[in-house]
Amino acid sequence: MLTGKRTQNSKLKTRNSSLLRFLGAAFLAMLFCVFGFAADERSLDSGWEFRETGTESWMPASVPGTVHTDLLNNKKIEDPFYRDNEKSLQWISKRDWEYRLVFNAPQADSKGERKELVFEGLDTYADVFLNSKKILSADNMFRTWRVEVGTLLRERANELVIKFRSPINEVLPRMAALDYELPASNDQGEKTSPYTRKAPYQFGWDWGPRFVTSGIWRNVRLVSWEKARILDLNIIQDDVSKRKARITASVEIEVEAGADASVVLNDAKTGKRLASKGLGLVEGRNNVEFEIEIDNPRLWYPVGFGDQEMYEFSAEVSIGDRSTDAFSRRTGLRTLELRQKPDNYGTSFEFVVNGIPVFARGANWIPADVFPTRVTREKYRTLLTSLRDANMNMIRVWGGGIYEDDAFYELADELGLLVWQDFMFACSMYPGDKDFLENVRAEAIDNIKRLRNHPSIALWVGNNEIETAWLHWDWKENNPSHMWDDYQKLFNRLLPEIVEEFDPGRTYWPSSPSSNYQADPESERIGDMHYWQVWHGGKPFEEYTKVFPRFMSEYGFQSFPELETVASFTTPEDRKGIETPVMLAHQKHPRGNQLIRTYMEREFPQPKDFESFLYASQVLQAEGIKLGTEHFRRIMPRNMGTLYWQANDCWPVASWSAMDYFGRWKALMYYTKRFYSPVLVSPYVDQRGQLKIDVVNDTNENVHAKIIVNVFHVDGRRLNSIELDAEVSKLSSTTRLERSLAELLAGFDKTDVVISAEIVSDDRVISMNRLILVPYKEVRAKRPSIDFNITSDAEGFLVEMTADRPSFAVKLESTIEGRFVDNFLDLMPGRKTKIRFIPRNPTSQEDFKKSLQIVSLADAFS
Ligand code: BMA
Repeated sequence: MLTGKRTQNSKLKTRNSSLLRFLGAAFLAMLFCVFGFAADERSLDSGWEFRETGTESWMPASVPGTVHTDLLNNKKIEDPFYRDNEKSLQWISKRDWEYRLVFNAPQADSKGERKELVFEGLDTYADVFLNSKKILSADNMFRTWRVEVGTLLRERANELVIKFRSPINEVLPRMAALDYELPASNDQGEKTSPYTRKAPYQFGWDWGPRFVTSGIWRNVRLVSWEKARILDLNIIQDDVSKRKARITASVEIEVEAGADASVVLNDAKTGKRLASKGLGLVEGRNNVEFEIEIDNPRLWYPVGFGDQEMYEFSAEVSIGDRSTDAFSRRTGLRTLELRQKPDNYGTSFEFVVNGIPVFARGANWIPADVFPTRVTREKYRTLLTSLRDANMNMIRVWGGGIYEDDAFYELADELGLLVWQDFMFACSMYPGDKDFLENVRAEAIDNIKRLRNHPSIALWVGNNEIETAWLHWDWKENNPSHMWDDYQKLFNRLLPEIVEEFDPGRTYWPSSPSSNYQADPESERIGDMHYWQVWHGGKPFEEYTKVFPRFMSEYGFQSFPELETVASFTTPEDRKGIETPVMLAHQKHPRGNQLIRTYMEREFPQPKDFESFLYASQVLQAEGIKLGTEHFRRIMPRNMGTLYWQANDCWPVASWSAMDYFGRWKALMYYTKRFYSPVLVSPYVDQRGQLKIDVVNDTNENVHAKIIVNVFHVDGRRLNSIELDAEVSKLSSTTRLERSLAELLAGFDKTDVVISAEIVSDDRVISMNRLILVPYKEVRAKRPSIDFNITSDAEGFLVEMTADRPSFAVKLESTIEGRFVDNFLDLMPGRKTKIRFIPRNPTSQEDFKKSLQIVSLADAFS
């Protein structure tokens, strides 16, 4: 994981620099690949061993990695996710561990070269020794550590040893010496997490196991340089419009001794020189700035508003006539503002990109594995692409996890997903002493500098839910007031100051939720809001429609994952019901099952078996979140964002997620794709009993459309049909039809009808929706009969279905590996619905047909 890309190496110093400049940076990068010059930066990721401190034999270790995954790879422990293994593996975090690497250092003889070891992530309390000499004491998982090692390096057989102390034992004596305890509501066990700068979720969460890891969790490198090197290239966007972009490229250069230098800035894609400077550099760090203008720049847009154009700049420094280093940086040019303007409802909270107010459709992201080093770029790609495919345009990197890998943000840039970025603090109070604050300062600087050139990042946020916890979770009453003073130091002084200094173009928001101290953090008038009366408060889903936030950054409901996912951690015995000990070990919310049952009883009959319960729980979750989200979208621009809790999982578990640990889509994800459709048709009954059909248009285009509303009897008859033309303005939400229900139902009972609504533009259905007027259990629906017909094309198979009566949450399943592009959808009588299946491997139509199963909600109940 590099903060930028180094395109040149020290060997180049011997080459003719004027020729090099002529070739341009992009071409240079290609040359190095072809001729394979020794790199400036050498990876030290392979060849590591590890052992428990005090034991004899070493075992092979992975870097990046964790003790837990290394023990697993060496078959010393069972799969931590299987059954209730979590419990018996807690000893690992109470022990000390050490890692060792023996490596040669070629060029050690090349006098005058500077050598530096770079550790991009040490988890967490680590002493590092090179050839028996201590070179570093680390205490923050989120920092990058750099150590000069020139004089200690040998030509051969250097021994690098990293000793990790138990992150729990380390803190216990410190805690014992205090006469208060910092609240840490999610720690399962000793509440040590607030004292340690380490991923909070690993201490246990209401959707996560407790695995407090140690290890070398990001890359290790040996960097060699001489005379001058480029540490960073920051592209500051001073003023950007379609016509012109004015940017400042700020190059951070370290030099060994004061010297005359020349610094060049290139467009790395074309090799074109943009600017150059000859100047004197002083010993140590120097900042060299270039102000440049780009005419008619290709702007970066969030998905749905334009392309995700990226620029790549490269800087090169030469001392005398020798080129000593080059460094490149990708970024996207755009304006991005969190607009907060007084209006009729209070103060707006909307993200405006390139002048367009963007309604944020998204979810909250947690780390994709409790052992984060297992998350590959491919896994990130699969998960983030899924989110984009489900019509999301924003993701919140929630403060209880990690600052994600570069790959995450690179993919977000590429996919056009905006990122709401929390600092890693959640649901706890934190210390405010000098050492702690200094540690956080370094952490924040490292991560801001690493991430600030990603156009996708929209906002920096201090923490998750701490402000509201202090005020509303009895923390203020039960704790000494200095805790709040410490909060102020961290979240109202230190972090905003660092954002202002290192990334002044972005807004800092103190907490989520917050009103920036203008009102209660839960206020509907200002700031973002978390709404948990549905779920934690036990209130019915309909309560969502009584809430009028400015930006809804959390709301959610749990469900169980697919049977196949449950099967990955259970025996058949464990699957007798959701309350078996193993199922309970994978339900981390103390009242989780009870809440799911309570809500299920309100909506559905009793599911007939275990598998049906899993399916019904998913439909229940999806229906609830759909109800809330459509309301929050309909009330735009009063509300300008919905980030539901939560996108993904860090292990197989019952949780609020839309995709499970394996990336399998739950019903919620398929529903999301529909209720997050950029143009949405949304039928509902208002507080006065009127049926309304609203159309929300999040796009920046006016839409000429036809709206079709049908009223069906549950036996399949069509009772009523309305068609109307509509000009739907861009960025709008409007009511298109309002009718008294009584008139529309023409004497039929609410329990007997289903209303469908669709919006058609250019002969294409762009949104389809369905409304029932009573809880599903009261709908007098009979089991539908669904006919289907399969055809194939180059991409896979098309299943065309017709149903004799309204059918709900129809689920297609196949034992063949692959995916359905849509699923859990409603079928209306007399209408053909086509669903595509894309098999992973070539499959015959016959085999696919045999493997196909179609169920609808009625099948879940006996
Ligand atoms: C939210 C989150 C998490 C939690 C979730 C469900 O408030 O910030 O802390 O997992 O609720 O309880």
